[in-house]
Amino acid sequence: MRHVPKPGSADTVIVANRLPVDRVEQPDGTSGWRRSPGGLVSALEPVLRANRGTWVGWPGDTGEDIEPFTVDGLDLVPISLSQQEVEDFYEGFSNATLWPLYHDVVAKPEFHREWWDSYVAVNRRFAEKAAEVAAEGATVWVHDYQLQLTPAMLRELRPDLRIGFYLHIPFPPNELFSQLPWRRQILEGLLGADLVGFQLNGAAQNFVRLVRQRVGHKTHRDVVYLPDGRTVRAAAFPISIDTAAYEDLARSDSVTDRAKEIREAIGNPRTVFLGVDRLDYTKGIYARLRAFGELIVDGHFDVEDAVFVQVATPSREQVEQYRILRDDIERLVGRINGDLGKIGRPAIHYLHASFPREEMAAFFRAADVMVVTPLRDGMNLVAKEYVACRYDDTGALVLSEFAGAAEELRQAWLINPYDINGMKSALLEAYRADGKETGRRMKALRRTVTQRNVAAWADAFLAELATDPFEHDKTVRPAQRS
Ligand code: GDG
Repeated sequence: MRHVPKPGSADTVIVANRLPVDRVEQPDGTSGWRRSPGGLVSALEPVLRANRGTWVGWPGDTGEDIEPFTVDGLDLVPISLSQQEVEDFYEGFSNATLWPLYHDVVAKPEFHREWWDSYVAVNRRFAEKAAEVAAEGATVWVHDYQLQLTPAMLRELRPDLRIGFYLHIPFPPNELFSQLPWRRQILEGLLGADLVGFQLNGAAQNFVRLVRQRVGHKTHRDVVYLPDGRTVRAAAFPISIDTAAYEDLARSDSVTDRAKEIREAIGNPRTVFLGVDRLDYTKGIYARLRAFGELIVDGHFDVEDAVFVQVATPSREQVEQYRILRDDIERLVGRINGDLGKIGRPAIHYLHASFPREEMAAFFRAADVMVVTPLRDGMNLVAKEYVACRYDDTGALVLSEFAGAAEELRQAWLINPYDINGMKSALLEAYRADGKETGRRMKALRRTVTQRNVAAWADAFLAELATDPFEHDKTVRPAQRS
């Protein structure tokens, strides 16, 4: 008989905008589900299995309501969204208001009251569903910017729960956050959690400072004291990847052969530069391709010596800013290849497509210089995946200071993505670096990525969430502070 998760029975509940599955066409024409391969899923899977866990999320389409179901032993509870909600809550408020606002306003955020109304309604639906599936005293872990109101809504319905929230993207300082007409509601929404996790310390500090300034609660270091005696802790938990899984994939014969094939297909140049990003304006793709093109124009290398492979995974194609970005980048690639390429030798190999993980690992193995230049990025897992795949300590990483990953990956060639000349110098240094230099740096990078994998990240967050809040701050208890 088909196993169906029972209401009120889950001891651990993950609440995220997307379910960790994709709909697939089966050979007989019916549709089924396949688990998506992300690191988050593999990190949380053992936790879910050990604790009668359930995942609440949107299946990614706007079909009919779907009953809870199980894939590969994971209990999944779908939330349905109407077409209008996809436009207002998801493409609108989440991706055209919050996303640009939280990423340094690198694109102009749009503020629309009907988008906000939809955000509130959908956040409430997630909270109600989580309240329904969670067992007495369960742990609920809510994820990311699409669901910042859910913690407080859930707490109101189920004060017995232990609630954690994790933000995968940056959390901006007052100067930017305060543009948001609904800034106070967002802060109060997050304060429904017992623990609010961020990628970096700076983000946690931004949050605590904003709570003090905008909501008026007392705070001390990383703890917020609410008038009802409850405390909320804000702390950094830098996310990581399943390092061993990437390394195993990279060592496999099929990936090794495929990496060789890729290099041959592009004419065995001396150096392969690689960019892998969702096609997003935060990722700094435009400036990096310009920098590469200029290095050829300046005569530092030619298309026989060096090529750039840019994988741009399609993303948020219904949002206007993303369409504009795609046109801009494709015009630039056309211009660079038109000006600098030769027959059979384009300067840039541009792929607007998404690939299986094995193919991604083959790209990482084929590349000598990985170029990660976001204008702002919560962490950037691609940088860590590249390092995980370089098991022989070869390859160079050029990394933006504005990626969260730069706080840990100090031995990369760090660059300011707004400084094209600086970026050019770093690309050239990485291109010219000898094996001793790249080996020294890569060894150190690999130590970091091996020690801090995604399982350690999930364990650290959940352990902290299970901790008595006063344990961190024994000297200053709220009673003493009033
Ligand atoms: C958000 C934050 C934070 C990409 N193309 C393909 C593919 N990918 C995979 C990469 C990587 C993931 O997607 C992208 O993760 P990033 O961290 O680089 O960036 P965002 O998507 O913006 O993620 C970010 C992250 O959340 C986690 O907290 O680090 O800062 O913005 O794993 O490999 N995977 C496959 N085919 C592709 O074509 N299979």
